[in-house]
Amino acid sequence: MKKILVLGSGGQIGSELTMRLREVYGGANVVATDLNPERLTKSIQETGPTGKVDACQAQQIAEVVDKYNIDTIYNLVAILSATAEKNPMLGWNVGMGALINCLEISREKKCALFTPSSIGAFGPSTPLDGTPQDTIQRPQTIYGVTKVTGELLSDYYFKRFGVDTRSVRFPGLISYVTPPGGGTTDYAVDIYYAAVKGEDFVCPLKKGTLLDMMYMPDALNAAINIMEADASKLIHRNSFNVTAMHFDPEEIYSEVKKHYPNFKMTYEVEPIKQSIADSWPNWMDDSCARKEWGFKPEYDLPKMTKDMIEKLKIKFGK
Ligand code: NAD
Ligand code: AKB
Repeated sequence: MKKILVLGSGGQIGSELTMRLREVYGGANVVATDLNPERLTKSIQETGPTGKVDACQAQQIAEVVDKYNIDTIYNLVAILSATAEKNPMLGWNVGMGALINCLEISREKKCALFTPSSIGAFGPSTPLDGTPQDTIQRPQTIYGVTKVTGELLSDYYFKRFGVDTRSVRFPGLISYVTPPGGGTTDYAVDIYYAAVKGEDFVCPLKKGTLLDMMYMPDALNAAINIMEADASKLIHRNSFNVTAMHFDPEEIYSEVKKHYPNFKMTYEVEPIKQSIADSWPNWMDDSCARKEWGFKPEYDLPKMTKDMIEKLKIKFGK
């Protein structure tokens, strides 16, 4: 059975991935950590080992790896795109600090390592429709620069030292357990919270802004399945394009209105978010992930919308 360390368990992905990993591998085999352990959900605290780890401090990671005989690290530590753009040095130091520590510890202690990349690893000179797996990557955000650097370093550690690094380029992730942490795609989560709470919604991106998206259950499957994939079938490693749907604000608004006909959305464009979104793919080609390790998402926009609304109604007692 794998022995897994999750760094950043308190975040949007970590709060759900930790619980899925515990279902698959057993609670005692998945150590949940965060710089801010108060962010760990009650279910995480009650179902297995937890702790405070600053991923920018290599010694703190190494101690947990030794203590629990860890063989696999899920590194979920980063500062998301919109927040990083306001404080680029923070974005660089956290994203790169956590990654290089994970790579070195994985090399020394022979751990496998998963570190998500993002649609943010692309930029305006990338073909934005049907973005190929292997293409131009010249992002113009600090977040994107850390993601491309992370992809290159992770491939370097695999080729040079044999570290089993694997990764996916996640699109915007939509979920109801933990709110997103300051990204450009957050609006596609916030719109559901507003609708279910009976509030109007002000969209920070303009009509026609197409972006790839995915519902969290598909993202969790991707993160687990890529780490379970047969290594001999992987032509790529860091990172695979993966997507489940793409839409613009009008399309998600129409879908939400099917459930809440009186729901109102207006636009107040946030220039930083808009310029980031404009530089990201409209939709990616994820055929390599489908061929090399069987990626197959289950949720499209209508199916996700129905489930999000049902789950948020329970969350808010509506
Ligand atoms: P998040 O911001 O919700 O969570 C990050 C977590 O890391 C937080 O709980 C935070 O407390 C913790 N953290 C910050 N600094 C730390 C440090 N020094 N040491 C330990 N923990 C620290 O992020 P997320 O949305 O869960 O994203 C996880 C990963 O997935 C990131 O690499 C992100 O770039 C990537 N990703 C996310 C999305 C998305 O839509 N959520 C899309 C593409 C890629
Ligand atoms: C962000 O918007 O920063 C993230 C991402 C797509 O990487 N959600």
